[in-house]
Amino acid sequence: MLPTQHEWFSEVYQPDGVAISWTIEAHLAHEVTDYQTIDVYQTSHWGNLMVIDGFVMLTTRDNFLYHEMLTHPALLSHNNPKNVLIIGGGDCGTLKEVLAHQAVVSAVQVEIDEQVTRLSERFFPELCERNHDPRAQLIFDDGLAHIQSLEPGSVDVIIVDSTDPIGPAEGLFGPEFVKDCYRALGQGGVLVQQSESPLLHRSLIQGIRDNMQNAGFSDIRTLGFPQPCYPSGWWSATLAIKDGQLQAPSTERFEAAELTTKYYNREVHVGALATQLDPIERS
Ligand code: AG3
Repeated sequence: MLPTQHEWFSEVYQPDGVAISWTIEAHLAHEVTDYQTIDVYQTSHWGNLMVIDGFVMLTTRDNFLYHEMLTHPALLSHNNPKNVLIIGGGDCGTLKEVLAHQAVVSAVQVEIDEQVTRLSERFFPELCERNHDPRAQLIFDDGLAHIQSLEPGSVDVIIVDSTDPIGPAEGLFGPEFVKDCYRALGQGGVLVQQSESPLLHRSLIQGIRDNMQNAGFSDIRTLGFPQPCYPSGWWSATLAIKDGQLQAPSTERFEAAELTTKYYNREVHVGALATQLDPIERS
């Protein structure tokens, strides 16, 4: 039972007049970095909550949905995902899922703000437990510059685990960045970008898809999935492949990957590929 008087943290999504709130037991951290303001709260029922510039990044209890759906469909859409690059993702939840794949030889995470990772190590240690895997490399730098420095064709999968398209992440939603990703990917390479809510950000998703199309990707799919801690509770990942078609893995391929997941499985992947965007009004 909660005491009748308690504090709440709310993420207010003004454009659609909606907010989501958690009861707060303690304010664990408040850091103003060169890039943004990061807060961590202890909630009553959702574990810890990380907030950047007032926007919710993750809670202990439900982050598996987003991290599994950003990672596994992309890696299993590639024939042999050896070299994986994560742009953003400083809390290391995506990195942890990437390293669950035995096929991965190198997983490089490029996060602009080192404090995101340092706070995650303290308050979300379960997400950082594979950070010392010899295949992992943590770089603190600008993802836009990093991608430009890569040899063409040198990466198999790029995962863009960014904040919303305002502030430091804005460029990650632009056409030039997507073209740079295309160049850095080898044949059959896969790009996946966190692409906000199908319900609230339909136009933004269309823009991401247009960027991918214009960069030359041959197949583009937006996969919807539940994510209770983000506005509307319904979120998406947009995937693009260089040469070829995006499809769910065969049963054999899925089983061979030996993933231990809480939400993602082959049937969920098939279902997510059926996400319909056309009937959703653009906003
Ligand atoms: N990435 C942030 C997704 C966008 C959330 N937006 C919002 N709450 N308005 C989360 C990083 C998790 N690794």
